[in-house]
Amino acid sequence: MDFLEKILLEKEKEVAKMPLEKVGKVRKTTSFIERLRKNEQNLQIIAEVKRASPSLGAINMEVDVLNQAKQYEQANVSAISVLTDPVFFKGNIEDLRLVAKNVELPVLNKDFIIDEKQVNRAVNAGATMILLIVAALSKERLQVLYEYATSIGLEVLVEVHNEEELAVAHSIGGNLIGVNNRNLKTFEVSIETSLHLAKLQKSGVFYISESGIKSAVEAKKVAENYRAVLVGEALMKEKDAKTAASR
Ligand code: IGP
Repeated sequence: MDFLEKILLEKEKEVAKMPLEKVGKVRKTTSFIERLRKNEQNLQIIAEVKRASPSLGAINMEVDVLNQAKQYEQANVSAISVLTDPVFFKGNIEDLRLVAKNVELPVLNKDFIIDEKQVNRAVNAGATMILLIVAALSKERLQVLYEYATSIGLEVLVEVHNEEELAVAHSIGGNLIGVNNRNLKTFEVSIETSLHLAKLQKSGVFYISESGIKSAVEAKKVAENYRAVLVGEALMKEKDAKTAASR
């Protein structure tokens, strides 16, 4: 069994126990895509709150989530991502609720979303964006969840790792696509993934490069073809997240 399969097995158990919440309204804020449109010149940052990961173990278990989010906001990032997976990433939905309540920025619910229950919970906790991972879903389920989420006013970051997945993301009409430099089956990370898939980009779609961005060196490599980078580890390990995210 690969890592993604393991994660999905646990996720099914978690979702089975999750109550079905009635969905409220999506929190009002300038949309992430709108922010990208307004800032055409510069590479934007989605800064992530990530205590731990299955590939690294503990990253920053004692993090003060609110303070971390405030520092990201002061550093002028375009959005904040909050990992809510409890088992492998030691996150939870209360982290997201706390962040969303205290920042104006768009907030991405980073999780392995396989069910509408998770989408409703994300909205009710204050998320304005969700992640849908092509490798975690059948094309049919991906399409259904994508349409459900966009219909209630969420922005959807569709995550891909190879050419086939990118073709699927395009075919469902994804307008915000994240290329994950980390292979979720093996946890190998390579910026080459973003560089390689850049050749297949379509006009009218916003592309984000995710994972393995440790410094300005990696950011510069993708800056030509990507509108934003999603950064977790490098910011979580810095004592001064504000300065790190401003770099
Ligand atoms: C952040 P990093 O290498 O900067 O910590 O990566 C983010 O891209 C990563 O957390 C991530 C992720 C995911 C986590 C990307 N896609 C899907 C869980 C599920």
